[in-house]
Amino acid sequence: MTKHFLAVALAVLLSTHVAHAQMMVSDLSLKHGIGARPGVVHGKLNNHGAQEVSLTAVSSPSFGRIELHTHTKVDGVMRMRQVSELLVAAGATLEMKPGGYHLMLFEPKTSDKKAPVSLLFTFNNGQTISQSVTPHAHAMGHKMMHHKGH
Ligand SMILES: [Cu+2]
Repeated sequence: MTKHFLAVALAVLLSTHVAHAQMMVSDLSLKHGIGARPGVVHGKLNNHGAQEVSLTAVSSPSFGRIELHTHTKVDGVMRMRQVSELLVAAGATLEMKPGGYHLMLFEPKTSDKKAPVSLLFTFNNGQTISQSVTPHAHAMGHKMMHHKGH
């Protein structure tokens, strides 16, 4: 075997490995709404690949419907707007944070607001990621959001 062959074989192995776990989800935080009002999820979508990838859907057994949202300024007022996908550029991280992108959780199916919530993320490269999040208490979640800012 030549050194060249080994280098090519290694490159193929590495690219295959990257393709399998191109997207990662990290730093998820979930806050329930008061009563039947919608909850919200913030966190990070990491794209470790060489192609852009979109988050196209999120579902959960704990909620009837989950929407992808962003904030836009309309006449000087910040308004939430539903989007069909969250695009993550190659090698980039998209941050879902207060005042920006977030997930909106509608139709809560449980009254236990301390129970871990399982979220299933679906990406347009065929990858899915399932992750469990423990909800913040209302007051604490609010406090943490401010302390987390850079
Ligand atoms: Cu929203």
